[in-house]
Amino acid sequence: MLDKSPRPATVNVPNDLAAHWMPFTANRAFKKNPRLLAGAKDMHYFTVDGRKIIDAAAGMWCCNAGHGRTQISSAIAKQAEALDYAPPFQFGIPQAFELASRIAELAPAGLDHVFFCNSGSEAADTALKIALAYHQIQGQGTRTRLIGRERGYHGVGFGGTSVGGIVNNRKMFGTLLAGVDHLPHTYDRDKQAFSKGEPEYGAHFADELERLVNLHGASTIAAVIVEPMAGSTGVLPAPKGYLKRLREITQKHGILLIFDEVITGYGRLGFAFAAERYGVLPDMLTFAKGITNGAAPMGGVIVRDTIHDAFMTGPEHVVELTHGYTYSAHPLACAAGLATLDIYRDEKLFERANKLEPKFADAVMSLKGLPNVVDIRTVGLTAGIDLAPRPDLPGKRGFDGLNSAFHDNDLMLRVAGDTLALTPPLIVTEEQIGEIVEKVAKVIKAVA
Ligand code: PXG
Repeated sequence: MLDKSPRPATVNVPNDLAAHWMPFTANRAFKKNPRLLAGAKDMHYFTVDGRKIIDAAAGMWCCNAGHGRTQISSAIAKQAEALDYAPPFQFGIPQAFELASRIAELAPAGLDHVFFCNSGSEAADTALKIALAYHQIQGQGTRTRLIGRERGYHGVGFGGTSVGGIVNNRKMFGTLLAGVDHLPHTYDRDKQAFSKGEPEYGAHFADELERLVNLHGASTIAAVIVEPMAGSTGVLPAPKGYLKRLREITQKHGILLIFDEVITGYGRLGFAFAAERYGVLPDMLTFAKGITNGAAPMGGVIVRDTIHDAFMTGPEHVVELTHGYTYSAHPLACAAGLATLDIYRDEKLFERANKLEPKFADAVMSLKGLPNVVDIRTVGLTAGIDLAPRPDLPGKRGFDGLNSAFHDNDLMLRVAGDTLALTPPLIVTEEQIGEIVEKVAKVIKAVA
Protein backbone atom coordinates (compact mmCIF):
# COMPACT_ATOMS: atom_id res chain seq x y z
CA MET A 1 0.00 0.00 0.00
CA LEU A 2 1.14 3.50 -0.75
CA ASP A 3 1.87 5.49 2.37
CA LYS A 4 -0.62 8.38 2.28
CA SER A 5 -0.08 9.52 5.86
CA PRO A 6 0.46 13.28 6.26
CA ARG A 7 4.05 14.35 5.79
CA PRO A 8 5.84 17.00 7.75
CA ALA A 9 5.08 20.36 6.13
CA THR A 10 7.40 20.75 3.15
CA VAL A 11 9.55 23.81 3.24
CA ASN A 12 9.64 26.00 0.18
CA VAL A 13 12.74 26.44 -1.91
CA PRO A 14 15.45 27.41 -1.44
CA ASN A 15 15.51 26.06 2.11
CA ASP A 16 14.67 22.45 1.32
CA LEU A 17 16.99 21.04 -1.29
CA ALA A 18 16.27 17.38 -0.58
CA ALA A 19 13.69 16.45 -3.23
CA HIS A 20 15.66 17.49 -6.32
CA TRP A 21 18.11 14.73 -7.29
CA MET A 22 20.45 16.85 -9.36
CA PRO A 23 21.96 15.65 -12.65
CA PHE A 24 25.73 15.09 -12.96
CA THR A 25 26.16 16.78 -9.57
CA ALA A 26 27.83 15.86 -6.31
CA ASN A 27 24.46 16.16 -4.54
CA ARG A 28 25.56 15.93 -0.91
CA ALA A 29 28.36 18.44 -1.33
CA PHE A 30 26.06 20.80 -3.26
CA LYS A 31 23.34 20.70 -0.65
CA LYS A 32 25.84 21.52 2.12
CA ASN A 33 27.19 24.48 0.19
CA PRO A 34 24.79 25.33 -2.68
CA ARG A 35 25.62 27.31 -5.78
CA LEU A 36 22.20 28.86 -6.47
CA LEU A 37 21.50 31.20 -9.39
CA ALA A 38 18.66 33.68 -9.66
CA GLY A 39 19.22 35.70 -12.82
CA ALA A 40 21.49 36.45 -15.76
CA LYS A 41 22.28 39.29 -18.14
CA ASP A 42 24.84 39.47 -20.95
CA MET A 43 28.16 38.11 -19.55
CA HIS A 44 26.96 37.62 -15.96
CA TYR A 45 24.90 35.47 -13.64
CA PHE A 46 23.35 36.80 -10.46
CA THR A 47 23.38 34.55 -7.41
CA VAL A 48 20.44 34.23 -5.00
CA ASP A 49 22.43 36.29 -2.49
CA GLY A 50 22.79 39.08 -5.05
CA ARG A 51 26.38 38.60 -6.24
CA LYS A 52 27.24 39.22 -9.91
CA ILE A 53 29.49 36.51 -11.30
CA ILE A 54 31.14 36.48 -14.71
CA ASP A 55 30.14 33.53 -16.91
CA ALA A 56 33.21 31.86 -18.41
CA ALA A 57 31.17 28.77 -19.38
CA ALA A 58 28.33 30.15 -21.54
CA GLY A 59 26.07 28.46 -19.00
CA MET A 60 27.06 24.99 -20.10
CA TRP A 61 28.39 25.68 -23.62
CA CYS A 62 24.92 27.02 -24.58
CA CYS A 63 24.57 30.77 -24.30
CA ASN A 64 26.81 31.91 -27.15
CA ALA A 65 24.98 35.25 -27.47
CA GLY A 66 25.16 35.90 -23.74
CA HIS A 67 22.26 35.98 -21.31
CA GLY A 68 18.92 37.70 -21.07
CA ARG A 69 18.52 38.39 -24.77
CA THR A 70 15.08 40.01 -24.95
CA GLN A 71 14.82 39.26 -28.67
CA ILE A 72 14.78 35.57 -27.77
CA SER A 73 12.59 35.75 -24.67
CA SER A 74 9.97 37.90 -26.40
CA ALA A 75 9.93 35.53 -29.41
CA ILE A 76 9.28 32.64 -26.99
CA ALA A 77 6.54 34.58 -25.16
CA LYS A 78 4.84 35.57 -28.42
CA GLN A 79 4.95 32.00 -29.68
CA ALA A 80 3.52 30.63 -26.41
CA GLU A 81 0.56 32.99 -26.77
CA ALA A 82 -0.04 32.18 -30.45
CA LEU A 83 0.49 28.42 -30.46
CA ASP A 84 1.63 26.60 -27.35
CA TYR A 85 1.99 23.12 -28.77
CA ALA A 86 1.41 21.35 -32.05
CA PRO A 87 1.83 17.65 -32.77
CA PRO A 88 5.00 17.16 -34.81
CA PHE A 89 3.94 13.77 -36.23
CA GLN A 90 1.76 14.24 -39.35
CA PHE A 91 1.35 17.98 -38.58
CA GLY A 92 3.72 20.90 -38.80
CA ILE A 93 4.24 24.55 -37.97
CA PRO A 94 5.73 27.07 -40.42
CA GLN A 95 8.47 28.00 -37.94
CA ALA A 96 9.87 24.45 -37.97
CA PHE A 97 10.30 24.51 -41.74
CA GLU A 98 11.79 27.99 -41.65
CA LEU A 99 14.23 27.03 -38.91
CA ALA A 100 15.27 23.83 -40.70
CA SER A 101 16.00 25.84 -43.87
CA ARG A 102 18.04 28.39 -41.93
CA ILE A 103 20.02 25.64 -40.17
CA ALA A 104 20.70 23.85 -43.47
CA GLU A 105 21.78 27.14 -45.02
CA LEU A 106 24.41 27.61 -42.31
CA ALA A 107 25.68 24.04 -42.71
CA PRO A 108 28.17 22.99 -45.39
CA ALA A 109 26.62 22.36 -48.83
CA GLY A 110 25.20 18.85 -49.06
CA LEU A 111 23.97 18.77 -45.46
CA ASP A 112 20.45 19.79 -46.39
CA HIS A 113 17.90 18.07 -44.15
CA VAL A 114 17.24 18.62 -40.45
CA PHE A 115 15.65 16.15 -38.02
CA PHE A 116 14.63 17.88 -34.78
CA CYS A 117 14.81 16.53 -31.23
CA ASN A 118 15.29 18.11 -27.81
CA SER A 119 18.84 17.58 -26.63
CA GLY A 120 22.32 16.56 -27.64
CA SER A 121 21.72 13.07 -26.27
CA GLU A 122 18.67 12.60 -28.46
CA ALA A 123 20.57 14.02 -31.42
CA ALA A 124 23.35 11.45 -31.01
CA ASP A 125 20.92 8.55 -30.68
CA THR A 126 18.91 9.83 -33.64
CA ALA A 127 22.01 10.04 -35.85
CA LEU A 128 23.08 6.51 -34.88
CA LYS A 129 19.60 5.15 -35.62
CA ILE A 130 19.49 6.93 -38.99
CA ALA A 131 22.86 5.35 -39.84
CA LEU A 132 21.60 1.85 -39.03
CA ALA A 133 18.33 2.38 -40.90
CA TYR A 134 20.11 3.85 -43.92
CA HIS A 135 22.33 0.81 -44.36
CA GLN A 136 19.35 -1.47 -43.94
CA ILE A 137 17.31 0.21 -46.66
CA GLN A 138 20.39 0.20 -48.88
CA GLY A 139 20.46 -3.59 -48.61
CA GLN A 140 23.52 -3.50 -46.36
CA GLY A 141 21.87 -4.70 -43.17
CA THR A 142 25.07 -6.34 -41.96
CA ARG A 143 26.45 -2.88 -41.23
CA THR A 144 25.39 -2.63 -37.59
CA ARG A 145 28.62 -1.86 -35.78
CA LEU A 146 29.03 1.65 -34.33
CA ILE A 147 32.39 3.20 -33.59
CA GLY A 148 33.02 5.98 -31.11
CA ARG A 149 36.23 7.19 -29.51
CA GLU A 150 37.87 6.99 -26.12
CA ARG A 151 37.15 10.12 -24.06
CA GLY A 152 34.24 10.97 -26.38
CA TYR A 153 30.94 12.29 -25.03
CA HIS A 154 27.68 11.88 -26.91
CA GLY A 155 25.17 12.35 -24.13
CA VAL A 156 23.47 9.88 -21.87
CA GLY A 157 21.08 7.80 -23.99
CA PHE A 158 22.03 4.15 -24.41
CA GLY A 159 23.38 4.83 -27.90
CA GLY A 160 25.41 7.86 -26.88
CA THR A 161 26.65 6.16 -23.71
CA SER A 162 27.72 3.11 -25.73
CA VAL A 163 29.77 5.05 -28.28
CA GLY A 164 30.98 7.45 -25.58
CA GLY A 165 34.39 6.89 -24.11
CA ILE A 166 34.44 8.42 -20.63
CA VAL A 167 34.76 5.50 -18.26
CA ASN A 168 32.84 7.01 -15.33
CA ASN A 169 29.84 7.60 -17.60
CA ARG A 170 29.85 3.96 -18.77
CA LYS A 171 30.88 1.71 -15.95
CA MET A 172 27.65 1.88 -13.91
CA PHE A 173 25.37 0.92 -16.76
CA GLY A 174 26.00 -2.67 -17.68
CA THR A 175 26.89 -3.95 -21.10
CA LEU A 176 25.29 -1.12 -23.09
CA LEU A 177 24.83 -1.65 -26.87
CA ALA A 178 26.44 -4.70 -28.39
CA GLY A 179 28.78 -4.36 -31.36
CA VAL A 180 30.40 -1.07 -30.44
CA ASP A 181 34.11 -0.32 -30.69
CA HIS A 182 36.22 2.74 -30.00
CA LEU A 183 39.04 4.62 -31.69
CA PRO A 184 41.84 5.76 -29.37
CA HIS A 185 41.62 9.32 -28.10
CA THR A 186 43.95 11.83 -29.69
CA TYR A 187 45.74 13.24 -26.66
CA ASP A 188 49.44 12.73 -25.94
CA ARG A 189 50.66 15.25 -23.39
CA ASP A 190 54.34 14.58 -24.02
CA LYS A 191 53.95 15.55 -27.67
CA GLN A 192 51.17 18.14 -27.51
CA ALA A 193 51.44 20.06 -24.22
CA PHE A 194 50.62 23.79 -24.38
CA SER A 195 49.43 23.71 -28.02
CA LYS A 196 47.40 26.65 -29.26
CA GLY A 197 44.75 25.38 -31.63
CA GLU A 198 44.99 21.99 -33.31
CA PRO A 199 48.13 20.10 -32.18
CA GLU A 200 50.68 19.28 -34.88
CA TYR A 201 51.02 15.74 -33.58
CA GLY A 202 48.36 13.08 -33.84
CA ALA A 203 46.78 12.81 -37.33
CA HIS A 204 47.90 9.17 -37.34
CA PHE A 205 45.43 8.31 -34.56
CA ALA A 206 42.82 8.25 -37.36
CA ASP A 207 44.65 5.32 -38.94
CA GLU A 208 43.42 3.19 -36.06
CA LEU A 209 40.15 3.04 -37.97
CA GLU A 210 41.91 0.92 -40.59
CA ARG A 211 42.86 -1.47 -37.79
CA LEU A 212 39.23 -1.72 -36.65
CA VAL A 213 38.13 -2.28 -40.26
CA ASN A 214 40.68 -5.09 -40.52
CA LEU A 215 39.46 -6.56 -37.26
CA HIS A 216 35.70 -6.42 -37.85
CA GLY A 217 35.34 -6.16 -41.63
CA ALA A 218 34.07 -3.02 -43.34
CA SER A 219 30.79 -4.73 -44.22
CA THR A 220 29.87 -4.86 -40.50
CA ILE A 221 30.51 -1.19 -39.69
CA ALA A 222 27.68 1.36 -39.96
CA ALA A 223 29.15 4.60 -38.67
CA VAL A 224 31.88 6.44 -36.83
CA ILE A 225 30.91 9.26 -34.48
CA VAL A 226 33.38 11.82 -33.12
CA GLU A 227 33.37 15.32 -31.71
CA PRO A 228 35.57 17.61 -33.85
CA MET A 229 36.77 18.96 -30.49
CA ALA A 230 36.16 16.70 -27.50
CA GLY A 231 34.62 19.11 -24.97
CA SER A 232 33.33 17.27 -21.93
CA THR A 233 36.50 15.29 -21.42
CA GLY A 234 38.46 18.50 -20.96
CA VAL A 235 38.86 20.26 -24.35
CA LEU A 236 40.86 18.11 -26.78
CA PRO A 237 41.08 19.78 -30.19
CA ALA A 238 41.48 17.42 -33.15
CA PRO A 239 45.11 17.15 -34.27
CA LYS A 240 45.93 18.78 -37.61
CA GLY A 241 44.76 16.59 -40.50
CA TYR A 242 43.04 14.04 -38.22
CA LEU A 243 39.46 14.67 -39.32
CA LYS A 244 40.42 14.66 -43.02
CA ARG A 245 42.06 11.26 -42.55
CA LEU A 246 38.99 9.95 -40.80
CA ARG A 247 36.86 11.16 -43.71
CA GLU A 248 39.14 9.46 -46.26
CA ILE A 249 39.09 6.14 -44.43
CA THR A 250 35.32 6.14 -43.78
CA GLN A 251 34.64 7.04 -47.40
CA LYS A 252 36.92 4.30 -48.69
CA HIS A 253 35.01 1.68 -46.69
CA GLY A 254 31.42 2.92 -47.10
CA ILE A 255 31.20 3.88 -43.41
CA LEU A 256 29.14 6.93 -42.44
CA LEU A 257 30.91 9.72 -40.57
CA ILE A 258 28.97 11.63 -37.92
CA PHE A 259 30.31 14.83 -36.36
CA ASP A 260 28.85 15.55 -32.94
CA GLU A 261 28.78 19.35 -33.01
CA VAL A 262 26.63 19.85 -29.92
CA ILE A 263 29.42 21.99 -28.48
CA THR A 264 31.33 23.05 -31.60
CA GLY A 265 28.21 24.19 -33.49
CA TYR A 266 27.10 27.82 -33.65
CA GLY A 267 30.36 29.67 -33.47
CA ARG A 268 32.36 28.05 -30.68
CA LEU A 269 35.30 27.41 -33.06
CA GLY A 270 34.79 30.61 -35.07
CA PHE A 271 32.53 29.09 -37.72
CA ALA A 272 28.88 28.04 -37.89
CA PHE A 273 30.13 24.46 -37.60
CA ALA A 274 33.55 22.91 -37.03
CA ALA A 275 33.07 20.96 -40.29
CA GLU A 276 33.64 24.29 -42.04
CA ARG A 277 36.75 25.13 -40.01
CA TYR A 278 38.28 21.78 -40.95
CA GLY A 279 36.99 21.62 -44.53
CA VAL A 280 35.58 18.15 -43.91
CA LEU A 281 32.05 17.13 -44.93
CA PRO A 282 30.52 14.51 -42.61
CA ASP A 283 27.43 12.48 -43.55
CA MET A 284 25.56 13.73 -40.50
CA LEU A 285 26.13 16.48 -38.00
CA THR A 286 24.41 16.79 -34.62
CA PHE A 287 23.65 20.07 -32.87
CA ALA A 288 21.90 21.31 -29.69
CA LYS A 289 22.83 23.89 -27.01
CA GLY A 290 23.71 27.01 -29.07
CA ILE A 291 20.80 26.62 -31.52
CA THR A 292 18.49 28.31 -28.99
CA ASN A 293 21.20 30.07 -27.00
CA GLY A 294 20.12 27.70 -24.22
CA ALA A 295 16.74 29.45 -23.87
CA ALA A 296 14.65 26.39 -24.84
CA PRO A 297 15.60 22.73 -25.18
CA MET A 298 16.33 21.73 -28.76
CA GLY A 299 18.69 19.44 -30.64
CA GLY A 300 18.84 17.94 -34.07
CA VAL A 301 20.67 16.12 -36.81
CA ILE A 302 21.63 17.64 -40.16
CA VAL A 303 21.68 14.89 -42.77
CA ARG A 304 23.33 14.57 -46.20
CA ASP A 305 20.85 14.80 -49.05
CA THR A 306 21.86 11.36 -50.37
CA ILE A 307 21.03 9.74 -47.02
CA HIS A 308 17.72 11.55 -46.63
CA ASP A 309 16.73 10.81 -50.24
CA ALA A 310 17.39 7.09 -49.80
CA PHE A 311 14.47 6.98 -47.34
CA MET A 312 12.04 8.73 -49.70
CA THR A 313 10.81 5.62 -51.50
CA GLY A 314 7.83 3.27 -51.20
CA PRO A 315 4.14 4.13 -50.87
CA GLU A 316 3.71 7.80 -50.01
CA HIS A 317 1.26 7.26 -47.15
CA VAL A 318 3.84 5.26 -45.18
CA VAL A 319 6.07 6.82 -42.53
CA GLU A 320 9.62 6.75 -43.95
CA LEU A 321 11.52 6.86 -40.63
CA THR A 322 9.83 5.45 -37.54
CA HIS A 323 11.53 7.81 -35.14
CA GLY A 324 10.72 11.14 -33.47
CA TYR A 325 9.77 12.81 -30.21
CA THR A 326 6.59 14.39 -28.82
CA TYR A 327 8.54 17.62 -28.54
CA SER A 328 10.45 17.47 -31.85
CA ALA A 329 10.37 20.99 -33.34
CA HIS A 330 8.48 22.35 -30.33
CA PRO A 331 6.99 25.77 -31.15
CA LEU A 332 8.79 27.55 -28.29
CA ALA A 333 12.13 26.03 -29.27
CA CYS A 334 11.60 26.93 -32.94
CA ALA A 335 10.80 30.53 -31.97
CA ALA A 336 13.91 30.65 -29.77
CA GLY A 337 16.03 29.11 -32.55
CA LEU A 338 14.92 31.62 -35.18
CA ALA A 339 15.53 34.59 -32.86
CA THR A 340 18.93 33.16 -31.87
CA LEU A 341 20.06 32.71 -35.48
CA ASP A 342 19.03 36.34 -36.16
CA ILE A 343 21.29 37.50 -33.35
CA TYR A 344 24.24 35.35 -34.48
CA ARG A 345 23.86 36.78 -38.00
CA ASP A 346 23.21 40.42 -37.08
CA GLU A 347 25.99 40.60 -34.49
CA LYS A 348 28.38 38.48 -36.60
CA LEU A 349 29.21 36.45 -33.52
CA PHE A 350 30.93 33.55 -35.32
CA GLU A 351 33.33 35.97 -37.02
CA ARG A 352 33.82 37.71 -33.70
CA ALA A 353 34.86 34.41 -32.08
CA ASN A 354 37.25 33.79 -34.95
CA LYS A 355 38.89 37.22 -34.55
CA LEU A 356 39.18 36.89 -30.78
CA GLU A 357 40.72 33.40 -30.90
CA PRO A 358 44.42 34.43 -30.94
CA LYS A 359 43.92 36.97 -28.15
CA PHE A 360 41.99 34.47 -26.07
CA ALA A 361 44.69 31.82 -26.62
CA ASP A 362 47.50 34.21 -25.60
CA ALA A 363 45.61 35.32 -22.50
CA VAL A 364 44.90 31.79 -21.29
CA MET A 365 48.43 30.59 -22.09
CA SER A 366 49.72 33.25 -19.66
CA LEU A 367 48.55 30.88 -16.89
CA LYS A 368 51.41 28.52 -17.78
CA GLY A 369 53.84 28.34 -14.88
CA LEU A 370 51.22 28.73 -12.13
CA PRO A 371 51.18 25.97 -9.50
CA ASN A 372 50.08 22.53 -10.74
CA VAL A 373 49.32 23.69 -14.32
CA VAL A 374 50.49 20.70 -16.40
CA ASP A 375 48.88 21.58 -19.73
CA ILE A 376 46.76 24.23 -21.42
CA ARG A 377 44.89 23.68 -24.69
CA THR A 378 42.96 26.30 -26.63
CA VAL A 379 40.79 26.27 -29.75
CA GLY A 380 38.22 28.82 -30.86
CA LEU A 381 36.86 30.51 -27.74
CA THR A 382 37.51 27.46 -25.58
CA ALA A 383 40.34 26.40 -23.34
CA GLY A 384 41.18 23.46 -21.09
CA ILE A 385 43.62 23.92 -18.22
CA ASP A 386 44.87 20.68 -16.68
CA LEU A 387 45.82 20.80 -13.01
CA ALA A 388 47.84 18.02 -11.45
CA PRO A 389 45.47 15.92 -9.30
CA ARG A 390 45.78 15.96 -5.53
CA PRO A 391 47.53 12.78 -4.42
CA ASP A 392 44.98 9.94 -4.10
CA LEU A 393 42.04 12.30 -4.72
CA PRO A 394 41.46 12.61 -8.48
CA GLY A 395 38.99 15.39 -9.27
CA LYS A 396 39.28 17.04 -5.86
CA ARG A 397 41.51 19.92 -6.99
CA GLY A 398 39.13 20.59 -9.89
CA PHE A 399 36.11 20.47 -7.58
CA ASP A 400 37.81 22.84 -5.15
CA GLY A 401 38.47 25.10 -8.15
CA LEU A 402 34.77 25.18 -9.04
CA ASN A 403 33.92 26.24 -5.49
CA SER A 404 36.73 28.76 -5.21
CA ALA A 405 35.61 30.29 -8.52
CA PHE A 406 31.94 30.53 -7.53
CA HIS A 407 32.13 31.40 -3.85
CA ASP A 408 35.33 33.44 -3.62
CA ASN A 409 36.06 34.83 -7.08
CA ASP A 410 32.64 35.57 -8.66
CA LEU A 411 33.43 33.34 -11.61
CA MET A 412 31.57 30.48 -13.28
CA LEU A 413 33.67 27.88 -15.07
CA ARG A 414 33.26 24.21 -16.05
CA VAL A 415 35.26 21.47 -14.45
CA ALA A 416 36.03 18.03 -15.90
CA GLY A 417 37.98 16.05 -13.32
CA ASP A 418 41.02 18.23 -12.62
CA THR A 419 40.65 20.20 -15.85
CA LEU A 420 39.22 23.70 -15.74
CA ALA A 421 37.32 24.51 -18.93
CA LEU A 422 36.72 28.05 -20.15
CA THR A 423 34.15 28.60 -22.86
CA PRO A 424 32.68 32.08 -22.52
CA PRO A 425 29.78 33.54 -24.52
CA LEU A 426 30.98 34.80 -27.90
CA ILE A 427 30.04 38.37 -26.88
CA VAL A 428 32.96 38.40 -24.41
CA THR A 429 35.15 41.51 -24.72
CA GLU A 430 38.96 41.55 -24.64
CA GLU A 431 38.75 43.27 -21.27
CA GLN A 432 36.46 40.55 -19.93
CA ILE A 433 38.84 37.87 -21.21
CA GLY A 434 41.53 39.58 -19.12
CA GLU A 435 39.22 39.66 -16.10
CA ILE A 436 38.36 35.96 -16.49
CA VAL A 437 42.02 34.95 -16.78
CA GLU A 438 42.92 37.01 -13.70
CA LYS A 439 40.18 35.28 -11.74
CA VAL A 440 41.27 31.84 -12.98
CA ALA A 441 44.82 32.64 -11.80
CA LYS A 442 43.44 33.37 -8.33
CA VAL A 443 41.50 30.10 -8.38
CA ILE A 444 44.56 28.11 -9.41
CA LYS A 445 46.59 29.68 -6.57
CA ALA A 446 43.76 29.08 -4.10
CA VAL A 447 43.72 25.33 -4.81
CA ALA A 448 47.53 24.95 -4.91
N1 PXG B 1 27.23 15.57 -27.43
C1 PXG B 1 28.19 16.40 -27.01
C2 PXG B 1 29.42 16.58 -27.83
C3 PXG B 1 28.02 17.12 -25.82
O1 PXG B 1 28.98 17.94 -25.40
C4 PXG B 1 25.88 16.03 -25.56
C5 PXG B 1 26.10 15.37 -26.74
C6 PXG B 1 24.62 15.77 -24.81
O2 PXG B 1 23.79 16.86 -24.85
P1 PXG B 1 22.55 16.96 -23.82
O3 PXG B 1 21.79 18.16 -24.36
O4 PXG B 1 21.77 15.72 -23.93
O5 PXG B 1 23.13 17.15 -22.45
C7 PXG B 1 26.84 16.93 -25.08
C8 PXG B 1 26.61 17.65 -23.77
C9 PXG B 1 30.68 19.81 -19.68
C10 PXG B 1 29.35 19.38 -20.17
O6 PXG B 1 30.83 20.12 -18.51
C11 PXG B 1 29.13 19.10 -21.50
C12 PXG B 1 27.89 18.66 -21.93
C13 PXG B 1 26.85 18.53 -21.03
C14 PXG B 1 27.09 18.83 -19.73
C15 PXG B 1 28.32 19.26 -19.28
O7 PXG B 1 31.63 19.85 -20.45
N2 PXG B 1 27.72 18.32 -23.24
